[in-house]
Formats: sequence, C-alpha cells, structure tokens
Amino acid sequence: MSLEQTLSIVKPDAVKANVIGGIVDKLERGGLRIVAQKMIRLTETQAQSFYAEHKDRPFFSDLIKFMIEGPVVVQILEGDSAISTNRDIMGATNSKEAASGTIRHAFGTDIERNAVHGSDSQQAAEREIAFFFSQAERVALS
Ligand code: 3AN
Repeated sequence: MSLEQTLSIVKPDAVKANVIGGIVDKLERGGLRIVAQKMIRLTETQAQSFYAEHKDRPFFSDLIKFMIEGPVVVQILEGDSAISTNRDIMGATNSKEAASGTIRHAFGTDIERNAVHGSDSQQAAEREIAFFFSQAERVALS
C-alpha cells in the first residue's frame, strides 16, 4: 500500500440534495482524509475540458449540462491507495448497480446523476488535482 492523493467531486445532484456531509462521512470512515476542498460552479468550458476524454461519447452533452447545473465540491483525498480506495467507497458508475453501503448506492440516482466523481488512475489523479488546485491550496500533511 502506498500513500496517494486522488481528486473527488461531489456532483451537482448531491450538493442540491444537501448530502455533502453524508458523502464526507463515508470517505472519512473509509480511511480517506480531505486535504483540500472548495465549492465552485464549473463553467461550460471547464466542464468540457475536464471531461475531454469523453467528448465523442453520445452522453457528452448531457454530462456537461448536468455538471454545470449547480455548484460542486472539489476535494483532494489522501490515504493508502487513495485512488482505488475512493473508487471502492464510491461504488459502480451506475448508481442502480452500486453495492449497498457505497456513496452512489446511498446518494446517486442513475448512471448520469451518480453523486460523485473520482480519479481512475494515478495519471488522471495528477491531471485532475492540478486542474482544480494551485500549489498554495494543497495542504502538505507530512
Ligand atoms: P466514472 O465516473 O465511474 O469513472 P466514467 O469515467 O466511465 O465513470 O464516466 C464519466 C462520467 O460520465 C460518469 N461519472 C457518468 O456521470 C457519465 N457517464 C458514463 N457513462 C454514461 C452513460 N452511458 N450515460 C450517461 N452518462 C454516463
């Protein structure tokens, strides 16, 4: 196990549902620590750039529309194997298929309105953290 950081987003559906705290509770109980966090409203350009790898997928425009419909909370999570640990705590992409106890099972609705995003690789984590946080905003705990 190695200490990692990963980028997490509490999506507009979860912010609107007032369950930021419930999500943070599951992350913390799962062994992750929030080392940076802020609420922002994504612009269309930012959302398109963040999800650029999906730009040719049929769901892209709906995904962008959803991600800008309200504020989101972006977070840097730290912990042992934080990238895979967070993916386990989030559950399957499709909330309808997410296992009991996961964030997406508890707070998501379907494959689009699925409450949270989490980086899926080391490379993605580095890109996504740098996308939202400046060095000055990144707390060094060690
Ligand atoms: P994950 O967020 O679990 O890594 P990805 O990277 O496959 O999932 O997809 C990025 C986002 O695009 C998902 N969080 C989901 O909101 C949306 N998405 C993925 N597949 C679909 C789909 N078939 N229909 C609608 N939205 C989708």
